[in-house]
Amino acid sequence: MTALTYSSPFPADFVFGVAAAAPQIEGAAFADGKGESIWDRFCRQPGKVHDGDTLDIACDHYHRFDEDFALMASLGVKNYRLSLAWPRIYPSGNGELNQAGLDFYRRLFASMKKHGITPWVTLFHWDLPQALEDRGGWTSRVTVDAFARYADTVVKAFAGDVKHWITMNEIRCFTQLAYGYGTKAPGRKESPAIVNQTFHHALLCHGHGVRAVREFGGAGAVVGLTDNCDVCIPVTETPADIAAAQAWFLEKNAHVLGAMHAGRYPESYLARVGADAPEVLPGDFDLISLPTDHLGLNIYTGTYVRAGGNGAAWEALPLPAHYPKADSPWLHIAPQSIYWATRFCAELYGHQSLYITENGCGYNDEPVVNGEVLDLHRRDFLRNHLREAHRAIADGVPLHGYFLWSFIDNYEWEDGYQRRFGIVHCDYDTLVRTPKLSARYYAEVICEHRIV
Ligand code: BGP
Repeated sequence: MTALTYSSPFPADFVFGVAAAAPQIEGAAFADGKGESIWDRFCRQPGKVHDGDTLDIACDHYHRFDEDFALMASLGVKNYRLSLAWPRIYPSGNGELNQAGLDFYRRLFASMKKHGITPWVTLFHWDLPQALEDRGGWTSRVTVDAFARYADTVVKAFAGDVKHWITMNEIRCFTQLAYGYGTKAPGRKESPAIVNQTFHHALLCHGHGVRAVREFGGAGAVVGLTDNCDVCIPVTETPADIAAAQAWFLEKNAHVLGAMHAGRYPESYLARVGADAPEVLPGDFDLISLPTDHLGLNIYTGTYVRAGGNGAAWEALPLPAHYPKADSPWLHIAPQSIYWATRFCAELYGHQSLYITENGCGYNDEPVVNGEVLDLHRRDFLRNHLREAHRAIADGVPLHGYFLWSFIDNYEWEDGYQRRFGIVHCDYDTLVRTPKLSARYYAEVICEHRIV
C-alpha cells in the first residue's frame, strides 16, 4: 500500500486520456466507400432515435481530425481512445477491402503522432456492417468469422501506429440492449436463448481480437476488453456489506468477466439460464480465455447492495426518486462505483492492469454564453470520480489510467445529439468547437498529474 493522499500526485505512469468512438464523431457516413452500418439503418427508422438524428455528419471529425487533435494537444491530452469503423474497412462486413478506409485511419494516426497523442484503439464500438446484420448479425457465427478477418486486417495494417488495443466495447450494449430490449441497433427483441448466443459470439470476437494482436501486433502491442460490468457499492464499508457486494458482483458479471476468467461459463450462470444457455463449440473457450494485458472498464453508475436478511446473499436497494442523476435517466451519480468496480476486478479475477476506459456524464442544455460553457456539474462529477480512482490506487488496486467520456459532444446513440457528454462543446449547426470549463479543469489535472 502506498501512502497517497487526495492531493498527492497520481503514480507517474498513470495515463489520463479522453475517449470517443468512430460512429459517434466521424460523420462522413457514406464517404469514400464506407458501407452502411446498423446504426445508419436504425437511426432512419421512425421513433428509434431522438428527433430522428442521423450519424451522417456528427462532429465531422472525418474532415476535422487534425484540428481536433490540435485542440486535444492544446489541453495537454496525450492519450486518446478511439474506435475504427468496421464498415469503412469492409463495407459489406466480409467482402472486399476498402483501401480508402485504411488510408483514412493512416492519415488520422499520422496527425495524432504529429500532435504527440497516443492512440488506444477499440476494434469494435457497435457499428456492425448492415450487410452482416442482414445475415444474422450477432446471432450468427458468420459475424465471428468476418470479425476475425477484419481484426487481422486492421492489426496488420496499423501495427506500426498502434500499440494499445481494445477488442470490443461494452458487450452488453450491442447484445442485450440491441437484440433483447431492442433499444439499440439493430433494435431486435429476441428470446433469452438468442441473446445469450449473441453474448457468446461477442466473447469469441474478443478472443479473435486478442489472437490478432498476438499474431500481428508486433513488439510491445497490448490488448484487452472494455467491459461495462454491472457495478455495485456496499452500502457501508463493513465486512458484511462488502461480502454481499462481492457476491452480487460475481453473479451479475458471470457471463462476461466470470466466463473469461474461468475459461467456461460458471455453473451458477448455467444453472440460472438452463435451456437458454449458449451453444459452445469445442475450442471456443481457448479463444475466449486467451490471456490479456489489461481490462478496460466503462463506469458510469452503480447499484447499492447490503447484506441480505433471511439467508439471502445480498439485498440490492432501489434508488429513491430524488437520488441525484445526470440528464441521462440511467446515469445515477455514484462515484464510488469506480473504487468498487476496480477493486472487485482485481480481487475476484486477479486483474493486474485496469483502466477506466470511459467515465462521464450527459446533460442536455449546455449553451455557450460569452464564449464559455460553465459546466460546473461536470467538473464536480469528474473530480469526485477521480478521487475514487485515487483512493483505489492508494488501496493497492492496479488502476493504471482514466479516459474521460467524452472529448467532444457527439452522437449519443438513441439519444441523438440531445445528450451532451463532451468536455468540448460542439455546435451542430456550425460545427464550432468550444472547450467547456470542465476541459480547462481536466487540463489542469493532467498538467499537475493530481486532483486540483
Ligand atoms: C457508453 C458507450 C459510449 C457512450 C456512453 C454514453 O455506453 O460506450 O459510446 O455513448 O455510454 O452513454 P449513452 O450514449 O448511452 O447515453
